[in-house]
Amino acid sequence: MMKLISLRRRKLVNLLLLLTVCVGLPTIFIYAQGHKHLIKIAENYYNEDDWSSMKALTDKFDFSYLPGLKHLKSSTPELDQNGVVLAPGKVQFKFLNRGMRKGTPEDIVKQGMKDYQKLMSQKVGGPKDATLVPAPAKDDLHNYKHANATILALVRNEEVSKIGQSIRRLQKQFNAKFNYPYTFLNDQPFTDKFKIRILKYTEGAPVEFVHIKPELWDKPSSIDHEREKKEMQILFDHDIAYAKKASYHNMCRFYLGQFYNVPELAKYKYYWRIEPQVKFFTSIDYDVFKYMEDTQKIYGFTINLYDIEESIKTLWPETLRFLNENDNYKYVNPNGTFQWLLEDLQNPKKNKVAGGYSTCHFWSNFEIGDMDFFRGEAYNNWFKHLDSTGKFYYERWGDAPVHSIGVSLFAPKDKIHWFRDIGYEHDPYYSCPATDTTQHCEIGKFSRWEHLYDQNCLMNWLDHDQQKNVY
Ligand SMILES: Nc1nc2c(ncn2[C@@H]2O[C@H](COP(=O)(O)OP(=O)(O)O)[C@@H](O)[C@H]2O)c(=O)[nH]1
Ligand SMILES: [Mg+2]
Repeated sequence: MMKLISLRRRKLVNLLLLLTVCVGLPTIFIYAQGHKHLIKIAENYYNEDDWSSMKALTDKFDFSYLPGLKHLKSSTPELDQNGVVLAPGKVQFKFLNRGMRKGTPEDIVKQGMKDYQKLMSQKVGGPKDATLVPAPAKDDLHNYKHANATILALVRNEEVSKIGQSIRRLQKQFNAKFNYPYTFLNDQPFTDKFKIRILKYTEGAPVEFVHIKPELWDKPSSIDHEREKKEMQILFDHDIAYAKKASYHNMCRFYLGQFYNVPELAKYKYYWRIEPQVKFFTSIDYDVFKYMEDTQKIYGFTINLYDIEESIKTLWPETLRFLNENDNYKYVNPNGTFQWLLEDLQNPKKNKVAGGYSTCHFWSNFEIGDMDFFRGEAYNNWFKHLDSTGKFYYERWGDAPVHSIGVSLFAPKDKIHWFRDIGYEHDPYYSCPATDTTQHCEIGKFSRWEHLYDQNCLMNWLDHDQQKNVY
């Protein structure tokens, strides 16, 4: 009996040994090979420079138990504290809600406007991050050493009275004290009538009248007319202002990608853009151009607002495409104003339609800027990419969002300045600060139409990108 049991046990042990050799070892071998194979696949994904595919792979499966993949995890580009990944072909941005705004879009507008009005009703003087240069005595004006700057207006002959109103107000508040030169630009020759009237408003300041060359103004020959007509009709059906106005498309393209190449402007670094029928509510008693120069700022604004999303549906996606081509990621300044561009709380629909861009922009009818920035490689290569898409005509990309995205991506945020002390209006929006000289505007009011309050993007600018307060 005992013999029988030990015989069976021996058979059982032999069977187990046989199973281990025939099944277990090959399994272990195949499993180990499988690991190696998986690591190889993953490494190939990574080496092929396809970070997003790799990320999709690691998101779907948990490979963390594989020691060979640890280094992949750590070398995956991470979002930095500014909400950006900057690596070749992997540029991406993430909104971080630094302002901790909460609630419905209506709540956010209400709270934002309350904060805005509180801020604007605090008395403000000139900026404190530079020694401001005051106006010279009247008798010394002819000896005054100006910054390399001009006041700039693109304008039509028939707008002479309207631009005249703007010049009169600017002369009173600023330029009668400093005597900076004016440059008037037009795609048509200026008439004598226009010139004579303008010289009355400019009070002896140097003036240049420039006829823009067609190559800087005209629609490029590469634009497909049939497609343009079709796309303009779609914009028109969506009630987009100026959708079918061909000259408006030319104007936008000129102001965003060409004006700084006008030969007569080559001698200048800084410009102050004005438009017909704008108002200035405060006296500006320091040299704003010298302020820009001393602080090396590249762009100054007064009003900051949302855009018509239907007019810029693919501007941001095209920008991301550009940044992810070749080594274009290098143009992005790690300290750029990204969060303001990405915000999606106040007008979430705009962000969605515009492919992840808040549509927030500096209102470019007022700009004090450094043309050398626009003349630089980053802005120009990006403009060339945008221009190659034809979307200045197939959509209606404005000069304001393009300038705004450009300075926000390619310059650090402390080089962009909010002129909080300059009271300004281009209908229907205001900037009306509390200063010693504010006149003819209601302090803290953003628009004469309350239903437009949701268009104010200034708190978003202050909240999310934490601008240094220079006032
Ligand atoms: N010379 C010229 N100036 C233009 C033309 N279209 C627009 N502008 C100017 O470009 C600026 C912006 O145009 P505007 O009509 O004020 O646009 P809005 O402020 O967006 O409504 C103004 O200074 C206009 O005088 C054009 O076809 N020719
Ligand atoms: Mg205008």
